Amino acid sequence: MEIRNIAIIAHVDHGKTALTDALMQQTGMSEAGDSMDSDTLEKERGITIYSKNTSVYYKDTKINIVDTPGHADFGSEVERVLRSIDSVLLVVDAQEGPMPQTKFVLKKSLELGLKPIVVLNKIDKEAARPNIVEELVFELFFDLGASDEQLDFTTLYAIARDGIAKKELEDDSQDLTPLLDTILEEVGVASNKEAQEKPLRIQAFNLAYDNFLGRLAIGRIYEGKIKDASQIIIKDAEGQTRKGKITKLFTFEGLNRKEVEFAQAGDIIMVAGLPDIFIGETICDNENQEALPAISIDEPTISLNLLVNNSPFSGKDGKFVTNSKLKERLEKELEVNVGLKINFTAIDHYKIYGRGEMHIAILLENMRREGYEMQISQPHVIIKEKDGQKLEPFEEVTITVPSEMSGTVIQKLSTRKGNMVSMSPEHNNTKIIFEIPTRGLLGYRNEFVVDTRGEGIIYTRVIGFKPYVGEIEKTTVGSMISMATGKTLGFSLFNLQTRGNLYIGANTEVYEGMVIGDAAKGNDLIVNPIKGKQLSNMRSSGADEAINLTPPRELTLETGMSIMHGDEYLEITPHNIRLRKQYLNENARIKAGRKK
Ligand SMILES: Nc1nc2c(ncn2[C@@H]2O[C@H](COP(=O)(O)OP(=O)(O)OP(=O)(O)O)[C@@H](O)[C@H]2O)c(=O)[nH]1
Ligand SMILES: [Mg+2]
Repeated sequence: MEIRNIAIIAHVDHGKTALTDALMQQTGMSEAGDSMDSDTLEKERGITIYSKNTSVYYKDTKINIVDTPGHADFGSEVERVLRSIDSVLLVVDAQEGPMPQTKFVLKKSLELGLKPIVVLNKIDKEAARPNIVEELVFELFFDLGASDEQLDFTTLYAIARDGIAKKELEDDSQDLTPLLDTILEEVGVASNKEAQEKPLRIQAFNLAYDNFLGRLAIGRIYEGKIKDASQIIIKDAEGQTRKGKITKLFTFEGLNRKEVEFAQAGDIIMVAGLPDIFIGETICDNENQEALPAISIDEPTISLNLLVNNSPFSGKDGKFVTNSKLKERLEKELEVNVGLKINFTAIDHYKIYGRGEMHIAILLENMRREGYEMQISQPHVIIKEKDGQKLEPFEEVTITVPSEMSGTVIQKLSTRKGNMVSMSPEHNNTKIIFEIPTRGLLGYRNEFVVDTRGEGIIYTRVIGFKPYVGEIEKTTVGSMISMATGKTLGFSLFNLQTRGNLYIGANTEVYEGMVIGDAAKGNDLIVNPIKGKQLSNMRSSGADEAINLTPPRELTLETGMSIMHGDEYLEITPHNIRLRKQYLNENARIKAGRKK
């Protein structure tokens, strides 16, 4: 059977997964309601976190499809996937048009010589403007240096959610047949007889993990054939070789993996039995074969310390709280989380390196749901040295805000050492692009939401390391710290809420040294949130509940990471996110401060 290999790429939310799901349903590979976004966090957040493989059959052809994540923190995953396929469906929202991640994934595809098929999606939206967006997409191809052949791309129009694609806007299509036909017409056949007769060469482009089978490698067979249970050679980028044995061989079908005896050049497969295989390595038959060109992995840009939860409330909530349990879990994560690095050498913490706040937040969120408790320190940007020069990561920030708010945004990002690259009107909005050190962005998202009253959209993307820009001034708020351990009372919170935003409500257990809110004035503020009204006042205690408090700004993992200070820990348990001072007692804090 002939094989075609494609990936679906786009900016976040433009409809990649909806399209993949519809392709699977219409070809009978999955049931209505099934989705490639099968992970719990993916379902909850409505985004794709991990790229995933599937395949569908159409007109006697097998089409392998990789659905990729659109969020910039997972961009390097997309890059790897692009190495394993022959064409991409570039999905673009017919209202929003090309966005930052559209540009990034398209650029990578063009550089690899791929010829994309453009799918203008969400044409059902009232404000959709497919003709204009088509122009914009063409301009983007052009600006990114597309070849004449690439510029001659085919465009389809789609309502992925309803499983409809058309070749012309006015066509009356009811399904995805036009898209499937276009794939068969445009995407080259994945392999030929000649390649299949050669000795085996597979390149791993992704990793997965199975509790029974251990590490799994997902790869494309470029040449030759592979049989289950065969002896193979693994060759790394430096040409070093080692032996291995395949213990299970799978292909992908619909939402499942399918165990097979045999696969051949052109197909995308998953193998078990190679516990130390890594991205980019070549699986082959004999030591004299050449390794396939290396696949680079993007370096981490931020780091933080992860440690045992030693707060007074440690162990109240979670199942796994010890150092050794944390270590075991983190080691397991390294099996699959390719962009992640961990340094285990310090005695009192583990140093975690990741591709962005969201990248690390997903790991922490998974851990707390599995029953782990832990604490983290404030995230820091990774500073490198090269040829005696200090380098730090930079990001491209694309912001769309109601025009009257653009002044505040520009002013804030400029103070944080951002450089404005462009500014252009978009309907009633202004679109502003900045280049800014990641360091300047840390903690900004939260302020942005407040400054733009939730109406602004911000996208960020790491663009690489550049010379260090020196100190960055940030307007900081202080922390409101509890001096006592006990249950908060509405009466005292009522007075405290005038002095900053509270993170907790009444009737909440707090401890000495816990941060219960911010302090608008700037310096830390030590308060007593459990103090009741004096007894001489003859009201019953029931009156406390009647006090009308402003709803607290409850901490999430991401806001916590974003607002925390250098002398604080974020305490993460299955049901609580608390912020605390590293030294709980005020005297200890003063003493530690003096030592510095
Ligand atoms: N109106 C409309 N909404 C759509 C269409 N296709 C998808 N959506 C909606 O757009 C949202 C995002 O769709 P997804 O398929 O999850 O987008 P994605 O590109 O996979 O997003 P990430 O994987 O997170 O980057 C969902 O709420 C879909 O229901 C469409 O054709 N029209
Ligand atoms: Mg998706």
